[in-house]
Amino acid sequence: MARYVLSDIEKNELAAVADEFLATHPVWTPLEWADDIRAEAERLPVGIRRFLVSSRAAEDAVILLGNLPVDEALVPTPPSWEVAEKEAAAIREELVLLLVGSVLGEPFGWVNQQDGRLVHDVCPSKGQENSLTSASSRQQLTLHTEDVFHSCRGDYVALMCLRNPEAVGTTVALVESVDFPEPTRRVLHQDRFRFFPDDSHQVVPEHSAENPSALADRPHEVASVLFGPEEAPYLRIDADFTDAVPGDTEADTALREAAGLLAAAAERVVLSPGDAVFIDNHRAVHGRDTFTPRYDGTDRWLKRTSLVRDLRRTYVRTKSRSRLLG
Ligand SMILES: O=C(O)CCC(=O)C(=O)O
Ligand SMILES: [Fe+2]
Repeated sequence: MARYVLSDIEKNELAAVADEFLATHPVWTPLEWADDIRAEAERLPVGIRRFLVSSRAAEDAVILLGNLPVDEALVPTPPSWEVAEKEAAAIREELVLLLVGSVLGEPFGWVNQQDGRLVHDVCPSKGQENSLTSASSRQQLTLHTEDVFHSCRGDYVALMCLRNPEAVGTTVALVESVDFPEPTRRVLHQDRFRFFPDDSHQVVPEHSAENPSALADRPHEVASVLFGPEEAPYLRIDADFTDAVPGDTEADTALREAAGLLAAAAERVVLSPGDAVFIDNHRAVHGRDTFTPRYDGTDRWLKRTSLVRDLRRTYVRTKSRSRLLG
């Protein structure tokens, strides 16, 4: 893991850049301001920038920044992302995440996820305890590529921690830490897998434990699990939302084996307030351990965004100059 802990001086400089931005942009519409935020990121302390630029070039699978500014009078953890959005909760922290994230890539969002917001809230929600979304808690979030279904998914998923009182772990498994045996590796390199939208995307038909077959009716891509550089392949997998093309038992076996090997290789990153982790969405999969939600304003709370190295990939796909994928 590549790790950089800001000095208190750097932290204060970063906070000052954020505060100046907020003073001149009183209405928080980050989609509209994303280009300006990237420009402001040029003013970040050079040590932070140098670390992020070199980690990006090295394709470090897990990049961690520590000692980022978090408001000492942080509001209580909201009960859902909807409430967080309505109350504009922890805006400065969203900006801090976008400022540092801008050095690694371009932030983007999804029309059908968390109301098309550029920065999401990750907090446990009543009724969602066992869901397959980030609002869950009692159920383990299976290792996954973020937005596995889409060829324009992020190069990084960025998570900034505001609260984590019970030190709940984010799980991470690196593709390079798994030695896929032949012929599994060969099968994983072939276009024999289907990738479906996960339940955090509002797509029809809705899938549930009662209606699992609905998944197959969702729009999906057919592609390989392993791809890219032969000496250091990239990875695309989410066991809950990936299957083999119908009738391909060899691909089905390879998929299960890959998921098992990744689960066995998983490590834990426990985020503390002021930590941000950038997980390379091509080189690692991530998930989360279980925990018991409290619903009293002290729960675990993260801000999340996705970053892409080249926004034009998105423009070409959506045929519009928008940071929102459809
Ligand atoms: O809560 C976490 O640590 C990770 C959750 C997750 O997978 C996500 O927000 O994309
Ligand atoms: Fe995720």
